[in-house]
Parts: sequence; C-alpha cells; structure tokens
Amino acid sequence: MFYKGFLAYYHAVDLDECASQSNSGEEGRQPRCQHLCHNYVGGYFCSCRPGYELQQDGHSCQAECSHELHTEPSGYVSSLEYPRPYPPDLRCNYSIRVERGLTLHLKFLEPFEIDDHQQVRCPYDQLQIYANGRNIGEFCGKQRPPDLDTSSSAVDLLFFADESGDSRGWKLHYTTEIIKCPQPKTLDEFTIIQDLQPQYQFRDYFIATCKQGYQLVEGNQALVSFTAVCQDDGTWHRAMPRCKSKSQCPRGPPTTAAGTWAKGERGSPDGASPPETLPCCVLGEGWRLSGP
Ligand SMILES: [Ca+2]
Ligand SMILES: [Ca+2]
Repeated sequence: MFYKGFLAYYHAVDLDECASQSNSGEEGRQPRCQHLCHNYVGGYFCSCRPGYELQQDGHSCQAECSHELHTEPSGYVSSLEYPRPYPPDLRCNYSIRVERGLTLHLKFLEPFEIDDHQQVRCPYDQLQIYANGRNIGEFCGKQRPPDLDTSSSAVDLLFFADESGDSRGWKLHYTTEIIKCPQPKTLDEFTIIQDLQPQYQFRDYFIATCKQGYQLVEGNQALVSFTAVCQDDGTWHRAMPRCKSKSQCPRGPPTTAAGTWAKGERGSPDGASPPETLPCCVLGEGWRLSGP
C-alpha cells in the first residue's frame, strides 16, 4: 500500500480587536476601549483623549485635570469636551504661570455655561479664579465673566462639577503684557521727578529731587537721594518722599527736650526718633543725639 501523506499551509491572521469593537455594538457587547483603541499583531491597547487618564482596568477613562499647567505667554484654557458638556465629578486645577513682571489678561469666549441655580449662587458647579493666590471671582450660569486684568503672572482656575448636569462649559483666551506701575505723583510742590515718563513698567525707575533750599525726607529721615523702582507686582518699591525747607537750620548744635544734637555720622540718630520740631535738615547734615 502506498500513502501520499498530506501537505497543509498555514498563516497567522491578527485579530483586529479594535475593528470588532466597532462592529460589535449591535450584538450587545461592551466596547473594549472607552475612548481610543489601538490594534497590533497579537493584541491591542486602549488610550484616552487629552484631559483623561486610563484607569487600572486598561479600558475606561476618567477625567484628569487636577494639575494642568500652562506656561506659554498666551493660549487657551477650557473645560473638558468644550463646547460639548463637561463630564461629571470634576475637581480641576488649571494653572497659568508666566514670567515675573508680566500680567495676565483673561478673556472668556461664548458659549459660557456652568450649571446654576436661580436662588442659590453656584451650588452645583463653579469656576473659581485666583491671581497670586487671591480669589478674584467665582462664576457659574450663562453670563460670561468680564474680561479680567489680573495684575499677576500666576493665575489658578479651579473648576468643580458635581455628578449631574449637561452644561457646555467654558473657554478662555489668555494674553500677557509687561506689568505697569502707577504714574508717580509728588506729595508737595517742592518735589521734582526727573525726566518724567508718560508710562512706567517693570524695572523702570524714577529719581526724585527737591527745589533749591529744600531737603528730601522719607518719614523722619533726611535723604541724600531718592530712587524708586517699579516691581514685578506693579508697585513702586518705596513710597514717594517729601521735600522740606532747609531755611530753619540752626547754626550751632540744637538742643531739644530729648537731648543735645551733635555733629556725627550721617543717618538715623542712634535709633532715637528725632522730635517733630527739629528741622529735618539737621539730620541730613549728619547730626546725632548725644544725650541730655
Ligand atoms: Ca490585534
Ligand atoms: Ca453639574
């Protein structure tokens, strides 16, 4: 007897689990991946859309917005899925951090929609805005917040949502601009600001002097010169000085109830507060209190 044996061909075919996922809906099977499915030879894996995190089961996605950081000088920040309804159960923290000395402007876009209540203010969902750690507003409802000039380079947006609702959320455009200081204003008619500029911004400075016969004074302290610098929070680093008359300066060592003033080092007289009645020029010229 002669047997011919057999010959068989085989080749492996990958199962495209992602394709079967999309076809299986009608058969009542659960989709394998909640968001995105990626097929490869021998298997598949799931991933989530931006703003979501894959859960331990490898298939489901949960919103993850608890520390989102934006550092570009301008950009957009929005609730998840905008302008479609945001997911439930959110505790989001969007931080914007730009260079010190810049100020952030926030402009909200339409539509603006956060679950609201007619009698109680923002009981369900709310958007809180902080500039430099200070609360500058709490928003919900359909009224778009006004454009906000935060005077800050650090803004945090906290967004809370409860487990229900279908509001469409919010989106804002932020821009930056170099921070400005208020225009310096003299406190009396004898003070002169040198080369007064129409505008002062971060790191600019001005020099104040006095008219002839007057002396620069800061509090009770006579000054030789005065320079103020615009700081990164939009304030001047020291307060405007005054100019007081030199005309009442005594010729010899002045005596007051506090003691005799003698010629000495320039500056504060031994930590003692000079009496108000003592002409300021005495200090400027370097007198110090030497005791009664
Ligand atoms: Ca596969
Ligand atoms: Ca809600």
